[in-house]
Amino acid sequence: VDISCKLAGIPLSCCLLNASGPRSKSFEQLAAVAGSWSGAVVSKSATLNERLGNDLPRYTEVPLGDRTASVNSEGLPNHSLSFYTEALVRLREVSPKPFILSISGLSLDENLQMLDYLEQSSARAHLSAVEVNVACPNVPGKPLVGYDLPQLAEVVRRISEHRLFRDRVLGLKLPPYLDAPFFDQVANMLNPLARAKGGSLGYVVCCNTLGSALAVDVDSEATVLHPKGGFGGAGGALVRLLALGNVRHFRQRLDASIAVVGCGGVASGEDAFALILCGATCVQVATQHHIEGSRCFQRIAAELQQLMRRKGYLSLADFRGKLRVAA
Ligand code: RRO
Repeated sequence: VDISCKLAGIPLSCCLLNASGPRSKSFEQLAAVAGSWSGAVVSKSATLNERLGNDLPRYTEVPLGDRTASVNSEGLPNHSLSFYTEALVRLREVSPKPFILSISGLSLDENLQMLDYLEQSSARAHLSAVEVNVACPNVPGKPLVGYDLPQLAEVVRRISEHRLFRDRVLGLKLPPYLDAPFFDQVANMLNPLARAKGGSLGYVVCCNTLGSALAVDVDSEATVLHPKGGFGGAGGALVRLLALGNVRHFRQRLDASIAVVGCGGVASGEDAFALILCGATCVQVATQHHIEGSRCFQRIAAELQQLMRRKGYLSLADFRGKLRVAA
């Protein structure tokens, strides 16, 4: 059975790919993803200059039944935009896999400066997409852009108009939304930027971590994480159902030429299947990639193929978006 797909025109040999963040910061980590079954290589969100991130401890895992939730307050540690630009050129020499570069500037101006840099770089020819992250919950003093809709509108409009996106795909990493009016307003904001309407927006990722989570250690009566008073973004099992809901809500509202990428709590083939059933074009793996390493993509892909075989499906199109409402 065929689990390949096309994401905004980018051919992916496998519909499972790594999410920006976990195991995507160093060159060695990106090379491991390139050598795995992941359908693309997605880099850790970059800023113009290198950042060390927040103080330790800044990542923890919490069991949730037989699944695992994560909480992080990394604070955008990364090796800088120029590092990931050079990494993508080096990786291209060993792997033809699509490379998606994530950026997360601390201001609109920083994002535009990074797009200028990429536009002028010879690496742009090897760049499949730029995924603009408007959903980082962990930078002290920086409220989340994706929850400030007037600011989000300005940011996506200015970014989508950038020259880089005349021939490169723009992706947008969104935070989890929790109430219907947000889905309507964000979809209404994004639809005019769709590729079919002459815009550059190729896909959205639903979703980043859910902010303001707090891991508490009962023995020490202290927070588990140190930065920001212990608060962080929850991922993995904690956001799985929110990712399903966010994918479904956006798939029901967005122009067909804007793909929806599912991300949140995928640890098995069944988890990936459910997101595709809700309308996801492809599926990113974050917490489980952190836990299991890059072998997770082949395992989850095999589980997905086995499930599809059992159901008699030959391709993802046979069930994508076909979720039924219970009678
Ligand atoms: O680095 C982080 O703290 C981080 C980022 Br940029 C993000 O987008 N989402 C997240 O959970 N952590």
